[in-house]
Amino acid sequence: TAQQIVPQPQQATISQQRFTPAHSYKISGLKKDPTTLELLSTIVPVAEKGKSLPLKVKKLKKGEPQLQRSGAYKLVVTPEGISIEANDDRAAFYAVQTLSQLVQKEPNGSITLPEASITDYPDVAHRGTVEGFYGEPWSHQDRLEQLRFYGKLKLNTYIYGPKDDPYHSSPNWRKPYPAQEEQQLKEVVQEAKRNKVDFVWAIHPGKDIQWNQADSAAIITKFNQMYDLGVRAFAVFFDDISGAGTDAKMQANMLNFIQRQFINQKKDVAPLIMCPTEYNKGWANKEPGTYLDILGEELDPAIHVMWTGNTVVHDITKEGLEWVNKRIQRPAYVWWNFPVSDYVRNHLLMGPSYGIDTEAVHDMSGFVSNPMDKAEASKVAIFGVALYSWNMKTYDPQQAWEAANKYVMPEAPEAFRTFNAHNSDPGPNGHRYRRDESVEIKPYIETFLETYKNGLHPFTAEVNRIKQEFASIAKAPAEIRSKSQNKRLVEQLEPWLLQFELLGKAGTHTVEMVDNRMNLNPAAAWANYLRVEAVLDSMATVDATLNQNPYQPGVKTGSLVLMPFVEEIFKITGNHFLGGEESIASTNSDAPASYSQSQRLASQPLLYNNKGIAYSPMLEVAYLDGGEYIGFKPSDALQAKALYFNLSNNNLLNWGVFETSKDGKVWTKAEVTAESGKGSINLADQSIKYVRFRNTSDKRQNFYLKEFRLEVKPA
Ligand code: LOG
Repeated sequence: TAQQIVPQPQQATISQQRFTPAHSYKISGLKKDPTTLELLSTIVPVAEKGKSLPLKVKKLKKGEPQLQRSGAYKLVVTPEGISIEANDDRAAFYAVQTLSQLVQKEPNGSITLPEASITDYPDVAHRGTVEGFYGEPWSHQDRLEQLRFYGKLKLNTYIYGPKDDPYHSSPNWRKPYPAQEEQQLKEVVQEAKRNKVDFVWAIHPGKDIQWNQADSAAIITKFNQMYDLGVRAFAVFFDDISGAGTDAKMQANMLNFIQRQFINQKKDVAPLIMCPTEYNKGWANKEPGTYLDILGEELDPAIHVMWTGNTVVHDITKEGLEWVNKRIQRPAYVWWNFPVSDYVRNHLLMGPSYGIDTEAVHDMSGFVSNPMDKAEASKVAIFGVALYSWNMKTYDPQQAWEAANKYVMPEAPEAFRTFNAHNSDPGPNGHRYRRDESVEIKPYIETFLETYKNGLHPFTAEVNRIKQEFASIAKAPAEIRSKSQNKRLVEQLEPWLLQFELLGKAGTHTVEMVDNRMNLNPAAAWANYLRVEAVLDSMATVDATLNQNPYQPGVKTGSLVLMPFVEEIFKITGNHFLGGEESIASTNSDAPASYSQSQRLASQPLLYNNKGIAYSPMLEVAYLDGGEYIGFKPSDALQAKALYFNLSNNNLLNWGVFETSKDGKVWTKAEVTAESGKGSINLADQSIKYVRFRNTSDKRQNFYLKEFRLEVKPA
C-alpha cells in the first residue's frame, strides 16, 4: 500500500494484486541522465532488442503548482508498461526510487509489480541535514553513505558546516583546502549529484571577519575555489560568535554583495543560505528595529535565513515560525537541532523525531536536521525528517520511528528497537531539552517501585513484564553485533551496546533480588544484591574509561527511567540488608555545588569526578551581565584546592575579578594572571569556602566557557 512507500507519496492508488511483467523493459527518455538509467536497470529487467514493454520517461505536463516543484513526478505502472512523467532530473530519479519500492524480486530472479498510479511532490522545497555540530566531523565514507541514504529517501539537501573543520570556520576560512581534503570534497560533491542532493558548502567567518573589501573578496575567492570543485550551493553562518561579526547591517551588506557578485553572476548556483547570529527566539533582541528586523529589511529577498526555533534546541512550532517570519520577512529555513548530541556527548539520541509541527508547511522554506557526530546512528532520526518534510500531513513520529528501526537495521529490527527505545533522552543539559525514553515500560516501572517502597511484593504482571524487558535488553547488543551488516553503525554504537548489555544484567538481577526478598528468601536476595553491585561497578568502569571526551565524558544508557530504577531499588535493598549508615552513598551527595547568579549559565549542568567539579563546557557564546558571577561553594566535607579556568576572552581581567570568601559575605580579590582568559588559582587558605568570577563592569561581557573547574580534596 501507499504507506509502505517511504516517504509516503501524496496521492497513490496501488493494487493489492501483483503481476509478473510479460517482457523486459525498453527504456526511453533517460539518455541524458546515466545515473538514473543505471539505477533503473538494477530494478527492472532491461531489453535492448526483441519483445519488450515500454518504460517511458517524459517531461511532466504543467499542472497544479505543487507539480512544478523540483522532484515532482507521476508514475503509472500497468501490465502494458511503465510511464514516468518528471518535472526535472531529480523527479525522474525519485520516480525510480518509488518504483524500486514497488518491485519485488522473486527467488527465480523475475520480478513482480502491482498496478499503481502515483502523483507525488515534496511539501518542503529543501529537505535534509546540516552537518553543523561541534566535535569530530563525519568521515569521508560516512558522508558518501549519507548521500546515498538521502537519495533513497528523497532528501535533497546536505549543508556542509562542521564547526571543527578549520577551513569552514576560523582560523582557515580564508585559505583553500589542502589537496587531500579537496579531493575528498570533490568526491562527496559527485556522490551528492548522483543522488540529486544539493551539496551546500557553508563558511563560518564571523569569529574574526573584518568588514572590509579584503574579507568580502576572501569569501568570494573561497566560494570560487569550492565552485571549481563542483559546488553549486552556498551558505554563510554567523552563529556562535561575539564582537564585530555580529552586526546585522554589516552581515546584510556582505551577503547582498555575495548575492550580486557571485550568486547572480554564476547562472547555475542555488539561492544563498545564511544562519543569523540571533538564530533562535530565546537569544533574539525583541525590540522593534533590531537584529532580525534589520535582516528582514535589508537582506536580498532571495537569501534564505535559518532558524532553530524558540531556543537553540527546541520543538518546531507553527507559532514560533510565524513569529520569526514576520521579522525576517520570509519563511524561515529551519535548522532543527536534533538528533545533534554535541552538548550531551555521553548520550545517544535514538528516539522518534517528534515535536515538529505538521501544520507548519507554509511557514518554512527548508527543513534540515543537525545530526549526531555518529552518522550511521543518526539515520533513525533523519528517516523521520525525510518523511515529515516530504509529506507533512501524514507524518506520525511513532510510525516513522517503527519504520526507521526496520529500515536502518533490517537484520535485527527488534533488538535495534529495544536499544533505541532506551537510548533517546539527552539527560539534564544546558538547553533544557528532554526526550521521552522507555515509554512503554515506564508505567510498569512506576508501579513496581511504588509497591516495593511500601514494603510490598510487586505484582506478577509488573515483575514479569520488567523481567522480560531486561532480558531483551541483555540480549539485544549481541544480536545487533552478530546480525547487523552495517559494521560502521555497530562501531558507533559500541560503547553504548556494552553499557546496555550490562544494564540488562543489572536489571535482571534487580528484579530477581526483589522477588527473592519478598518471597522470604534472604540468602538468594543477598546473592542477587552482590551481583547487582558487581554489574553496577562494571558500568561505572565503562563510564569512566570509554568515550572520555573533555565535554561530557562517559557512556549513559537508560538514564531517564531504567538506571534510576535499578539504582533506587539497589539503594533501598542495601539499606535493608546493611542498615542505614553503610548504604551506598549517592556519588554526588558530598560534591560541591555551583554558586552562580547568571541567566545564561543557570541551567548549565555540572560535571563531577574524583578530581573535582566543573561547569560542563559550553559550545555557544557565554556571557555575564554587569555584576553577575559564576562560582562554586563546596560542601563542608570538601576543601577547595585550586580553580582552573579557560574563559577564552582577551580582556578577561579588565572587566572581571576572581574572588574568594569564607562566609559568602566578605569577598577577597584573588591575585591571578591569565593568558587569553586562561589560568588557575591556588587556594592555599583552608578556610576558603566560596570561589567566584564576577563581572565588575556595568555591561554584558561575552566569553567562551571552555573550562571552569574546582579541584577539591576531602576536608
Ligand atoms: C550551533 C551548532 C550546535 C548546536 C547544538 C546552531 C545554529 N549553532 O549553540 O553548531 O551543533 O547549537 O549544540 C549551536 O545551532 N550552538
